[in-house]
Amino acid sequence: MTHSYEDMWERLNLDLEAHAGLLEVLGKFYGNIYMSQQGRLRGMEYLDFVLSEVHGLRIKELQDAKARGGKIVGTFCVFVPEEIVLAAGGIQVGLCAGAEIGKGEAEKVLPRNTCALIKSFVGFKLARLCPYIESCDLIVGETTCDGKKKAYEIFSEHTPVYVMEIPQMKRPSDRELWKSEVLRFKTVVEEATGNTITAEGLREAIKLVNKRRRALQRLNRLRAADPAPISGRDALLINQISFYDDPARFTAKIEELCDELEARVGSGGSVAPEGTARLMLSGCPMAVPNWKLPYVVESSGAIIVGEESCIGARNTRDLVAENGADLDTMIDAIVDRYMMIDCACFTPNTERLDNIVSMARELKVKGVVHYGLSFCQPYAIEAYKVEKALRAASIPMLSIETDYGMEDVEQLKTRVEAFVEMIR
Ligand code: BJ8
Repeated sequence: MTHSYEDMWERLNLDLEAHAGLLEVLGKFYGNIYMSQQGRLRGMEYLDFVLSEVHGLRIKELQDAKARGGKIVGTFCVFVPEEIVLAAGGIQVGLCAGAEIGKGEAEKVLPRNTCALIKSFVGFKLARLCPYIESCDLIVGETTCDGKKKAYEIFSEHTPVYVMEIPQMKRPSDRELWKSEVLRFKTVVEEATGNTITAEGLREAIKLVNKRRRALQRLNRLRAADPAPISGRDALLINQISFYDDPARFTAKIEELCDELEARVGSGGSVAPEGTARLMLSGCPMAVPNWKLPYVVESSGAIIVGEESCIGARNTRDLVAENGADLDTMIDAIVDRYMMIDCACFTPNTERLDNIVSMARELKVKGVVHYGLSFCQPYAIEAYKVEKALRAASIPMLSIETDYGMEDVEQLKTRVEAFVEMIR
């Protein structure tokens, strides 16, 4: 990233010195974890470029859009329907943060035993390090886990947050609640953007988001090939970037990358030597730049071929029906699609168990690594049921609990290596 963005960062009131430190660490981390890989697809050059410009060119694009009257909507959860934002002419960006740089600031206002993801976004705001947060015209929180729900009360002392209520169960009355929340959100987005959502606009937005999901579904299907044609690290990066890149441009680039991948699969090409253990990740989301566990796994004699996570299959599996004739039918289709999300915040959440087992079978994995962020109760508690469901399907599972710190990397490596040895 060039220094020409410094004026922009200053206008966004970032702490320039700390921000420069963040970019330096990010660059080194990326170099070690990504650029050291062998046999990467040519198509990954685009992703490398977008990541290298994560606080540069993409922020400039958002600022340019704002100058033309566009509005930026920031979110923390895949429950927020992007179709509504796009239909109103807005741009949606994911604000989930995967770095612990603002941890010190966050722990001044949050208990230490809060999950790293929550501490990260609060820390990014308090330490003035995130140009995405500072670019937002509307920030949307949601009542998923207790940690996030209560953290938004504190976060909103520093920047306004609109909170959507997410149901915790999936009965007809919960669907009603969710529909009223989607309608309430539509009104809020229309007010924020100054644009009324039309049937035509919503139809186009549904198609656009579905198109991106289809491209990522295609990527996931290609990863079922044995030997593995792409690393888990690269696939995770693609999913992470899908949350903030321009949706149409991103989709076109991922389709191109999939063409290349398809050719590689056709010729039996691979990024891992024969016999490398195929593993799947399941659990908490890995927000950019949280690449720790994939790096640990892929330097322990295994390769990741799928992510059952919100930054992965949970976000791309289901499409919104495209045949809605009018606005009401399309809203219903959005409501139904988002009610299918199998987040551990729901009770009961048996769909997730079924989805994990079928995904593990489709991807022909030898084992599953369940990933829980320390202090995340929904996923930690649900890990018991996940293991039971996988055991019934004769698929071994390793449960890992960690945060964003690097202190436990060697210890994690030892555990993953032992697991890989066992499943071999
Ligand atoms: S739909 S997974 S994006 S809530 S890791 S903050 S649950 S304590 S992120 Fe999520 Fe939406 Fe669900 Fe997906 Fe809380 Fe757990 Fe932290 Fe979490």
